[in-house]
Amino acid sequence: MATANPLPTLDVAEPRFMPESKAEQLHQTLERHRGDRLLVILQDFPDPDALSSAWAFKLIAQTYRIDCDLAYAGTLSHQENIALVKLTNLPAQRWTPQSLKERDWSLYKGCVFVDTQGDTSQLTNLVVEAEIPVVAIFDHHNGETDLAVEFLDLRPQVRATATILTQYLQAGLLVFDADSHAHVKCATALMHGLRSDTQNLQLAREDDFQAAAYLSRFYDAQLLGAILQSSRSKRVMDVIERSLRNRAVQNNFCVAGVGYLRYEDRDAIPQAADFLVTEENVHTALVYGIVHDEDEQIELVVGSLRTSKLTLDPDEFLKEAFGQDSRGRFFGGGRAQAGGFEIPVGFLSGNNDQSDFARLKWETFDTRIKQKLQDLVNPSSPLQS
Ligand SMILES: [Mn+2]
Repeated sequence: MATANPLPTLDVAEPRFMPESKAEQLHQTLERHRGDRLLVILQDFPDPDALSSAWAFKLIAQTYRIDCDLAYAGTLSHQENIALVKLTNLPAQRWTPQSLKERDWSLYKGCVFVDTQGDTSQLTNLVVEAEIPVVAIFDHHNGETDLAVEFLDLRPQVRATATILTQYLQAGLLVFDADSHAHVKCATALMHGLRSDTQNLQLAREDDFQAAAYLSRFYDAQLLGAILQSSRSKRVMDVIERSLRNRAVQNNFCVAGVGYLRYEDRDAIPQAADFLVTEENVHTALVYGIVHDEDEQIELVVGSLRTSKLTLDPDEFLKEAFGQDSRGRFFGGGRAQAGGFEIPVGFLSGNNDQSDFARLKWETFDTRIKQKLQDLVNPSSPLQS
């Protein structure tokens, strides 16, 4: 009888996605802040990745008797984000511009940035002014921060900040317990964050899958289903309709200006871009509008880019298209397959009751944005709507 050849032994080492020293370093940092109260700052329009990662940090910090307040200065505007916060009781607070004036900053011994390096939050300048030290930053966006920070975990190659925070759970900084309601809900939120930053795992890489595999032991699939089933408001549908009506398609780029929209509906812009990029022969969609905040009399041109073209880098594309302001800050930026931009309307803000003025203002911005995009979309002929 022939003896079967033994299976070859494969020399495959388990890949390590985070050096052990990183977990140790975070542990030391948290030890130094034992008993402190920290402010965790989210981007002004927090997404599921930011919300869930901040919550995971809060739970980790709790084991060091560190109390964290999670705050954002803008608004929650995507129906899924609202559902996420409501259904999981996610402990994030909206700090309105009025409430900022009365804040007692001295409560906080430090602050932490999650899924941002401070450039997407109005709170950053305030904590810098109040001289609150930056204890930690966890982020996966491109860029380099000029804030002095005690603990930095900045990994642009990782698809989601939720993956980064999950790695600290896996490293043992907090052991999730499947019987704890808070842990199950946080795991569900992290799963949602991870999925939404990776286009339902389509862009996920091995480390994201490993993190998702770990979360799968704890998360509540039914709860995640309920979050994802949240429906669009009529106003979001109206913005999508406007984007369809106004779109110009050229060279596989789809560009649509949607005019004015309210601050609370700002998230309709990325949702419209998500929709427009699904048209056949379109690989990249760019949607923008003027968002106005009536309380603050502030107006901003806000835009979103979505692309399925792997060779198009949204970060590079938007930086090249729109350039930077007088302080050297880029108007736009992005990550894999998605990006956004924000241009202050400044001196021209407000006075939209005067319909002629409002119309002229929109036409000016609309024309200028199309001019800026022209060379990148199709150098030989103008974009028209
Ligand atoms: Mn993210």
